[in-house]
Amino acid sequence: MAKKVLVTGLSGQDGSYMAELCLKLGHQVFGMVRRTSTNNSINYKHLIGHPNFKVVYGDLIDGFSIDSLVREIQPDYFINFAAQSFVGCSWEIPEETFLAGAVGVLKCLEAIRKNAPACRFYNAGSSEQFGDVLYSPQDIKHPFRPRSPYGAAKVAAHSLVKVYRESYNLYAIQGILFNHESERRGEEFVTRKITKGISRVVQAIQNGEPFEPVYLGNMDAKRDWSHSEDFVEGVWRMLNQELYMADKYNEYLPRFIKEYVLSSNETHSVREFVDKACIYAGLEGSWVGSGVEEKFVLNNYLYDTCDIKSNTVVAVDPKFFRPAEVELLLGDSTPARQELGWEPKISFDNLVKRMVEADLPYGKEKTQTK
Ligand code: G4F
Repeated sequence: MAKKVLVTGLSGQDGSYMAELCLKLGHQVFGMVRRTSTNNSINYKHLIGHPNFKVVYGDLIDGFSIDSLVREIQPDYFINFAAQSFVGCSWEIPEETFLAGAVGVLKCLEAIRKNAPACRFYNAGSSEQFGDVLYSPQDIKHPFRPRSPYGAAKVAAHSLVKVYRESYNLYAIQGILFNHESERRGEEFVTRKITKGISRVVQAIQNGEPFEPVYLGNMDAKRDWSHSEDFVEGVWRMLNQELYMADKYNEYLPRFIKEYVLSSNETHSVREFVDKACIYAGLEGSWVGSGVEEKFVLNNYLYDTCDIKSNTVVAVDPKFFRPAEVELLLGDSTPARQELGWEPKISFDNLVKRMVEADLPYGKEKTQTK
């Protein structure tokens, strides 16, 4: 039977992929966006006009808007992907980060409790909650040791979700999502910054023009990267546990609901991401120097043949270092795989390939190689 699904963060990668998944499953989707003066619909505009899809306006910081939406729509599912999700910026706008990431979640929970207590609520948790990790791989039992205002907001939200689940018997969960990316990723996140930056370099090479390097911060940081499309599938399974765990939990009473980690169970450094992206873009080069002097430079023949003033594709700029860094994230999503039958389908290599190919200006075939 068609269900009503309220998805926040529609303009982001997760919100738009989740809306697509729910529509494919035959449900009615209400995608929430914040009103902005600039058009931000690139990730969901292809859904406009679908008979089961409606864009609604709201803001997690505006409790009235959330309350009205839940009261009027009476959703069966409320999936919250809205947040100030850029960790790097969370030191500059800590209050907004906390208001959206923690207080906003409280507003969602209150709206559900008062207006639609049977509605199932999912809040996007983050591996940033693990922060300064104590062991690897990190599983759902790993303590929360956040290193950023963003991570701290997610930890506070996690506690609120637990309190509301246990106090009011709500189906309310916060799964822990490790890094997940896509062709729809915002350009401030390191993966998209790399693929967009490399595409700019490729375009310059194709035109025989000079180019500026892509400046990055900590290239030793390691992340467990997956594709967002795989994760929205995992989130949907977390919201429908009785369908996947029928033999073990045939009564979906909130006290039986579990929270899961979603991850690829692999970790790669930012440097490895650059390496792979350059391979898929057809750029041959090597790393030289170390620390803030480290660079990825093209092999000389490109310099000679294209009359390029600089052959540096990637360099370090300390302004991208964070006040406190999460050096290593590596997830253990075994329970989600075994109990929910979830499995990521897009490998790390495929993720990088898809992102590079989507960003390349004219395709890689025109790139000069030996
Ligand atoms: O791409 P990032 O900005 O993602 P980060 O901080 O890991 O957060 C992402 O994943 C979380 C889940 O773990 C989500 F909750 C969160 O919303 C977001 O989706 O940075 C990844 C790593 C960091 O260690 C950062 O220091 O890349 C390093 N990095 C190195 N140079 C850079 C850069 N990050 C950015 N954004 N820009 C750089 O130039």
